Amino acid sequence: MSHAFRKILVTCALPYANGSIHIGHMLEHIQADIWVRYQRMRNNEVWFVSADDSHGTAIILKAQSLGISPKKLIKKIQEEHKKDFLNFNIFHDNYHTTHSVENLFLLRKIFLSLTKKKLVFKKRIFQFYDNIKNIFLPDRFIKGICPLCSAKDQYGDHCEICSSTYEPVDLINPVSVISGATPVLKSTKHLYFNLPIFSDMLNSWIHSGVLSKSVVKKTEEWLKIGLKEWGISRDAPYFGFKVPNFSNKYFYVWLDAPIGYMSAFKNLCYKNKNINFEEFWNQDSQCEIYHFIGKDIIYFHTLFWPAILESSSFRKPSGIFVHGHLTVNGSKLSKSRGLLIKSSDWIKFFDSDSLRYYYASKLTNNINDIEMNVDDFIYKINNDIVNKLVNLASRTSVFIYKYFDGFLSNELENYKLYKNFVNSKKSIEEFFENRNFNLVVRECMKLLDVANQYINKKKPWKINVKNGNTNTVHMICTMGINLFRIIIIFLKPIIPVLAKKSELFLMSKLTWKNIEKPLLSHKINKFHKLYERINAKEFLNYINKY
Ligand code: NOT
Ligand code: ZN
Repeated sequence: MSHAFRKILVTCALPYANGSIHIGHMLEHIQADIWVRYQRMRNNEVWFVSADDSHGTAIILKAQSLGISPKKLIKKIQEEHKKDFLNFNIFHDNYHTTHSVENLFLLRKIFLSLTKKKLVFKKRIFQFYDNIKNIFLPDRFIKGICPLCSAKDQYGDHCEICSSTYEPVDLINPVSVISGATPVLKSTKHLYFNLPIFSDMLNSWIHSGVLSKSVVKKTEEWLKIGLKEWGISRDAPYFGFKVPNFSNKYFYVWLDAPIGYMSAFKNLCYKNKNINFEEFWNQDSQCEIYHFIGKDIIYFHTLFWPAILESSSFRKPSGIFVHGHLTVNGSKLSKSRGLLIKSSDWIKFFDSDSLRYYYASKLTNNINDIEMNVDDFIYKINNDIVNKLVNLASRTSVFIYKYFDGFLSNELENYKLYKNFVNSKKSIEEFFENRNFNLVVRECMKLLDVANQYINKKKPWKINVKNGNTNTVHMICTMGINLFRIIIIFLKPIIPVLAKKSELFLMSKLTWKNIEKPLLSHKINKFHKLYERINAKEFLNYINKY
């Protein structure tokens, strides 16, 4: 990766505006936020946006059940979501909604392009209809057996087990999720997008280095089966944008959702006049665009989305960063299947750095699932953060205050060891860049062991300062503080709260470019507890009530 100044746009998948943010969503937003903070520490220009996915039948049904209008619902949920992310120190530069003027504008523009290029056409089809509720059933409201892998209880649009997508009519033994009835087929007319025409383009795009190997493999399988025309309209009642000149039809939520990435950014450009929308999205753009997503929506991002961008003459993303799903104590999180822990509940029991650190310690750049084991979580936080990291600062700063008025010495006791720590910067940079945060954590823990062993061996508490050995104690403890400082700089994108407190303690800003230069003859603050040990007691009481 070149070291020239980069301009980067980062997005997270857009959470649906019909429910709360849970710790599964947090995995992705924390992952992206860590990457963004790291890139900023390297002085790159990074814009980080997301939005609520505010359209679709699920929104109307939820609003109905609450007795409010869809507009009121999405407004309320957006406020809630924004708060949830801030509580975990996830600072999107803009958190927008797909029900926005920018999104409508871009959707129209893109749709016009597709129409002009004759990439959309109308087709009469048969679709599932719920005779009890008098509504055409959207994909997520039909469940049945996956036509490809025979997994039970799968949605009408895609299978959570084999990740393939299909049409609801392909489902085996379909049932309506709304009423439980067996849906009937009813004739209706819809808009289709000619996706198959892009097969060759997509085939070369997915091999251009934008996807990890496992994601390429998945996408190749779909290309091999052959792409199908993609239905991009839905019948009323629906909450979304209307299709022009097509009575009572709306654009399918999955068409305007990815456009939501662009419109969230466009809205940011409107608020901040120094950012230029075209510079990022034009075909000849030199900027980088990355979408962080979960593995359940690969198809939309590696096939539909680039084809839509190609058809409307926008550039395609520089990378799609896919993560696996979260499991808690061994079971999969899902609305229908239980153990969905809301992030607003989680934060009542634990601080935000702890979840960020734990996720980071498990995150790789592959699509394997990530397991949250509560015992392991408690152990890791107390062991790594309290016993190793914070303790290094506390055990050495004591002497700096006891004998030296809070001033660090003007020399280090062991420059070679300091240099070794500085030298790990290269691999840490590579781990961050490639989203191997687990390796960042592992490397930092290795360094911490070395630092603590160094202090154990030197035993500053045993040195008799009255015998003129003050200088040695001074240099050893200054060494300890400086090693702590390097590690907390490395961990700053992961644990921003502890990093901020450490900056106050060290009275020095933690920046990447300051790693080489040790803090010498510098006054630090008196050590106050930087981090509280955590325990699971109250959390487990809460979980057991589930
Ligand atoms: N709301 C969707 C979901 O699965 C994600 C939309 C992501 C945006 O939670 N789009 N695209 N493509
Ligand atoms: Zn399947």
